Amino acid sequence: TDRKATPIGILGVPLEAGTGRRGASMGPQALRVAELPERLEALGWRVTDFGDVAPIAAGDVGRLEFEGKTYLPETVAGWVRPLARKAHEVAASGHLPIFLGGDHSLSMGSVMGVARHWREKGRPLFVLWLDAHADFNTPSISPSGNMHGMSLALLAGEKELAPVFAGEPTVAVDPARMCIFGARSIDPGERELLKARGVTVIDMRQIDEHGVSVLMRRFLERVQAEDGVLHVSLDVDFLDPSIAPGVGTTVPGGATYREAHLVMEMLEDSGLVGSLDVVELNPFLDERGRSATVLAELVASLFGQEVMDRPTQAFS
Ligand code: B3U
Ligand code: MN
Ligand code: MN
Repeated sequence: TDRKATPIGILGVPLEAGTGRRGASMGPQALRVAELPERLEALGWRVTDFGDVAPIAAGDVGRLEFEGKTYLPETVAGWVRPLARKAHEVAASGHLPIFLGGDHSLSMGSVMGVARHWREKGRPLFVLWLDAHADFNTPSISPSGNMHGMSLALLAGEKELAPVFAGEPTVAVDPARMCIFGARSIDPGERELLKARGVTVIDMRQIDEHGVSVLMRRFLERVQAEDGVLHVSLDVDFLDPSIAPGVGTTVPGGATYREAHLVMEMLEDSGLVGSLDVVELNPFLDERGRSATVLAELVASLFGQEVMDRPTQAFS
């Protein structure tokens, strides 16, 4: 089947309440300025930009109670509740959704929406979390209280985080179908929870020993074997800070430019990707748009750009 027969639907999510720092709210616009949609069109995809999601005011969400410290949960809930509905709508209308963030707490909404869609279609959803972090904290174990470090735990159905979607339709993703790839900063409580829930964690040590291709293939074969569909959640800090400095939480030792492109190319070859988040870009911390440009290039690779067709790289 021709993958490009499916139109792409872009949704901006200028949310930054899930982080300890301002600036990620400028991410969607920076990715548009880096011509992410135009690059996909140039590859032959039909692209519709649905604009930015409109949040519910935090004051209209009502007070949310958690066991531990959490910053701005009502604000985050005010974004991810309408986002989940919109994500479901975009997927159900036959588009392949790309979510432009915004901090990583937005994935609570984007993945929730697509999870509902694939549940209705009867296809198992797998999640590939490309990130320096696991984002598997809960309010009671989080050292920071920042909700961008809790999104994958919520999606796995951790009860503590249920108030975020209280009263809304929810579908949990099986933690056994989650793969965190590129990890190099995991908190102690988070590590225990990941083990208890059976999440696959590919850390940088494994990537150094085996290379991205063996590890990616192993995961993609699992998705294929179950006739699954894959949501890819790309956190800028998956990349090494030397190629993508525009992020609030840089961690040394990240994926190189070449490793990241190989991951994207293998994902494209697999034909399994059904949706994508591009999150945590902080243009306020970027250098002359470098990080936004690298991300736009990576997304192009994920949608079929090949080495032989690449224009000359211009970032310095
Ligand atoms: N694990 C830490 C740090 C962190 C998670 N995600 C990001 N940073 N970007 C936390 O705050 O939960
Ligand atoms: Mn993250
Ligand atoms: Mn991260």
